[in-house]
Amino acid sequence: MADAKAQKRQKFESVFPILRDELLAYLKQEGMPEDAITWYQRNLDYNVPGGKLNRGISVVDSVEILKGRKLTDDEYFKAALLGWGVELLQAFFLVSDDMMDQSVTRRSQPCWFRVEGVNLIAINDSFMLEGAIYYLLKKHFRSEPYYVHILEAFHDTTFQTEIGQLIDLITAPEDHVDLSKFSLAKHQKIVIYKTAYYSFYLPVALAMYMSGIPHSSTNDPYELAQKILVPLGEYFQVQDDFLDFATPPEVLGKVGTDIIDNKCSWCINVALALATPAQRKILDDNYGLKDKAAEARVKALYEELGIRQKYAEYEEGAYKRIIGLIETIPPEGAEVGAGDVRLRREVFKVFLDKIYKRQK
Ligand code: GPP
Ligand code: MG
Ligand code: MG
Ligand code: MG
Repeated sequence: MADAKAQKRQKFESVFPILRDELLAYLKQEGMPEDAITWYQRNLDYNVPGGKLNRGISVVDSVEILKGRKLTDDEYFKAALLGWGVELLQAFFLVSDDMMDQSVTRRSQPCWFRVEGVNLIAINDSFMLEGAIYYLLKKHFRSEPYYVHILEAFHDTTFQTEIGQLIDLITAPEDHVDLSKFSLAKHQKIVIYKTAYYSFYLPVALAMYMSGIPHSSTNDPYELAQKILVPLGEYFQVQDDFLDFATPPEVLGKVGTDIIDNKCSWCINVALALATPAQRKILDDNYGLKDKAAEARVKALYEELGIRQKYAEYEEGAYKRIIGLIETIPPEGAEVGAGDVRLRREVFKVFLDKIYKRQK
């Protein structure tokens, strides 16, 4: 089982160097200087392939499930390319998010902007990770009937993520801590926009387009998919917030910065709801300070308030709720006819199982 998973990952990873070399060949063909080509290669190698690859591999998994058979070599390459498109988008977001959050490590290595000699060039590097997506899509998908749909899917979810990032950032001003501005409703808005659309809806929507699932004016399958994937993404970002507090950096691969950064995280919102006036004062006095001792006091209070137990309860509830949503899709065997490509429960179950009880 574990072996099959490792093999699947390896096969997906083996596509990356091909795409990277196509991007580098483009710079060469344009007569770019050698140091620019080397820089771009280092940017791509450092920031794109080293993560969990859940989003990217989900595109391939979903195309296989929707088509209901093993993919041909050409189909596999195309599905993997779309998957790497999502990973490139993720890399673009993470390189810039780490600058905005002033993070220290990412995927167990220093954040790219902290690497010697990079600094603010990382802003342009993040743009070039985004640019790579559209170069590759144009090169490989331009003649496909669904080309405009996948372009729109990337563009729409990018804009949604940027809107989410905006509310994440302005709800967490560096110089002014006001916990009364936080709420779980605001948190929900932030996480759906900054994470759920690009991490969950996008991979599945891409797979659906590639599999030839049409839009419909009544019961649009893309809307149905979104109704399940947005709550799934919300659950994933609540996990991200919880792990930021609860998981040691050696396991998580990054140092949590949410308390120091004054973030409207799931944890602080739950803590605010549970705190007595005396505990509330500890939060008001210590949250959002660039001070390790203050951060430790907030963490100690989270423990005292039982945030771990609250999270375990949340996770069970979220899991059950999402299973319920998945069951609104007609079960297998209800196909209209042979060769009918339709939405399948398994697409969502596989995605849910990848993140349920994750530790990093
Ligand atoms: C994750 O939030 C959100 C993003 C990666 C979206 C960033 C969007 C941009 C437009 C740059 P996070 O800061 O909690 O992630 P992490 O904990 O991994 O730093
Ligand atoms: Mg952030
Ligand atoms: Mg961050
Ligand atoms: Mg986080």
